[in-house]
Amino acid sequence: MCLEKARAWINQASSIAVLTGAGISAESGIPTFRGTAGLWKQFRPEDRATPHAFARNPETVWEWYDWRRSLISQAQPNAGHLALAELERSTPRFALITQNVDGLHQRAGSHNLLEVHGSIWKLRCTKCHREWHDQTVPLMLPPHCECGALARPGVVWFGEALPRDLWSSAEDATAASDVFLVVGTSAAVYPAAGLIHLARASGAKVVELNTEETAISAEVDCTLLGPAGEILPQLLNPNAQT
Ligand code: BV8
Ligand code: ZN
Repeated sequence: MCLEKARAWINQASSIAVLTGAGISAESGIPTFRGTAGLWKQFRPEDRATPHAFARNPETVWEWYDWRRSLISQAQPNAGHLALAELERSTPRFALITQNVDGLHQRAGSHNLLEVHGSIWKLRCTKCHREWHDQTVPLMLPPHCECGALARPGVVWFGEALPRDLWSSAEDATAASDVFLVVGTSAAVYPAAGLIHLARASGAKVVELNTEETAISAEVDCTLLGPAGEILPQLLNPNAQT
């Protein structure tokens, strides 16, 4: 059975890396991107999550990010986030690579966290590139830097490179992993989805958790179908009822 096999691989592993996507925050009430009520159903990525969209209309882009900040500020980490924070505490070498900008992994107690697409709680100056944290909800829009220039969300937009050091840490942790967990992602956005292929090429056991089959299901060692908030505690807590 996939669950038993995956649990055995995890118990024998000394190095584990995890890639998460919007699906792990779905049970916290945060809309995913491609799901039925997904963000991309209401807005086209190129109209909200690109440097061009921001250059064209910073107010509209900021209204969208401020709306997402207010949603996330009312959310709590769920059992899936908490189970991964627990796994980190019991695994010698552990890295949590997330595509999510919501900060829920941090609030769940994860430490070795690589936010490869940035954080919605960070702001960055478009002129002096100063970066700072701001949890204010709602924000006075559009926010400005103390140098007077317009600020932008501290996230990675389509067409923008991922932070170099963070990305190479993510690649190193993936290549060194015995087990690579892929949780709640459609594995459609690159280069993040490329980590799954790197894990397989490096000999890791790749275990996918998703409510449905995805673009990578045919390539992984086993897929556990169901909500991450239910499956992760079962997978990671041996005493849990299967
Ligand atoms: C770049 C931050 C170049 C902003 C995001 C190779 C091939 C094809 C295209 C490309 C390629 N390389 C690059 C590209 C272009 C592009 C890309 O990948 N396009 C895709 C759409 C084809 N990539 C880029 O532009 C990247 N940059 O390449 O720069 C460069 C290089 C050097 C110098 C200059 C430039 C940047 C990509 C990052 C963009 N930023 N987010 C923000 O959030 O506002 S991406 C954003 O969308 C998320 O971060 C995430 O990555 C992605 C959404 O995917 P998921 O998280 O997986 O969410 P989704 O809704 O799709 O799926 C949810 C899943 O969960 C589903 O499978 C569902 O079944 C499941 N689920 C639902 N509920 C549950 C569940 N699972 C478990 N439990 C549940 N309860
Ligand atoms: Zn500035």
